[in-house]
Amino acid sequence: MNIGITCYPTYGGSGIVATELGKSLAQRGHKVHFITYALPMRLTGIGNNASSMDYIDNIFYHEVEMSSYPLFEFPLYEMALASKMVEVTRYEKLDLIHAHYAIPHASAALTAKNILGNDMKIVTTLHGTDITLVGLEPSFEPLMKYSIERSDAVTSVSEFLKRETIENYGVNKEITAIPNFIDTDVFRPIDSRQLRRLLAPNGEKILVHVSNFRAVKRVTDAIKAFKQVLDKGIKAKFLLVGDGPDRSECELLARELGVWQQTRFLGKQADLAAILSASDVFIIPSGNESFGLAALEAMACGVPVISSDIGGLTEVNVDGVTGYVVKTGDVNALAERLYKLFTEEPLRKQMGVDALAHAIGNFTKEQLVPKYEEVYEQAMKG
Ligand code: GMT
Repeated sequence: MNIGITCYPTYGGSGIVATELGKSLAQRGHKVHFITYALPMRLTGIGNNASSMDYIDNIFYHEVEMSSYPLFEFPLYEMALASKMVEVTRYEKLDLIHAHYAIPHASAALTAKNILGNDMKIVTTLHGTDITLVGLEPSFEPLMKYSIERSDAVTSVSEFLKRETIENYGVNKEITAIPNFIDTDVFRPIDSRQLRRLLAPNGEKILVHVSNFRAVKRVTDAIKAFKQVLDKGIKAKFLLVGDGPDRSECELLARELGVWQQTRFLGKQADLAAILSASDVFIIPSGNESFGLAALEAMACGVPVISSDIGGLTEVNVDGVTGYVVKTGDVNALAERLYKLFTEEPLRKQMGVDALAHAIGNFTKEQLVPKYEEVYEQAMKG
């Protein structure tokens, strides 16, 4: 098939899923055209980013050019995107556009389809922020419903998000839940002993968190729990990977709590698998999470996860098996579970083994990319 993919190209789960899906589809023989305002973060293998090792022949990148015109205060992103979609669909004869996010990507694709007046199909994947947006901005609800209901097929990244969309927003559409997936060639336990020695030279335990430091991630809960564990005499380091609006507040909290020397804010990192593999426990205490790709990536590296019980997190992290699930906002419970894993090494190791088995048993690209292909085929027939 000839497939267009539109996503946010920045550091975030939806862009990662869209990019990995596109790369995998290309390897499976489809022609994939990324239509985005910047080169997606994990899209190596084309243009200047390509090395001979990872070049993928049938991936193409079309940049949405954003012109600024003094009369217009705000950039016309959705219109620029719709216009680029028209151009690419017309010249590249796209069979379908896969929009990651109902607003503004599916809505832009619907505009493009109206202009083209052809049979190009629209497949929309909901990652959650579409739904959160409507919570924050209720006037978006009609546009969100319209974009979903007029798509030819819709997927969500968890059963939780599917229920939420249908029940809370009264959306009348069949939605196929397809969880996030990992590339096990990249996310796998790797020998990180050297890195571990550098990060924890005195044999400290290592806790790790990866996110974009938005308020919804509740990173401060993780820092408070870490402090409680240190107060019990545990020698440990906390690696915080990623960047975003709450990072300064988190750094301040670490200083105020007196745990600054034990925390390392690493910023955005390319080689996540090495950092995860060097760690003992992954923590994700989110207040809202439609799936939790970062937790899955940690599990695929053999690291047990302590998560909150919100949204789709319980569909990936199995309480008492792959790690622990605690009530959102319960810092004491986070600390208690973390202490247990830091002090009971055989249990921690077993949970790491089970986390890896759960990840590779259920969430690999080989298992889940064909599910997207099935959805595409249904959309083409419908
Ligand atoms: O979590 C974020 O802040 C990024 C966000 C996004 O839209 O890129 O991630 C969402 O999509 C990911 C991929 O499907 C999911 O794994 C994340 O759980 C989801 N984030 C939230 O629901 C907060």
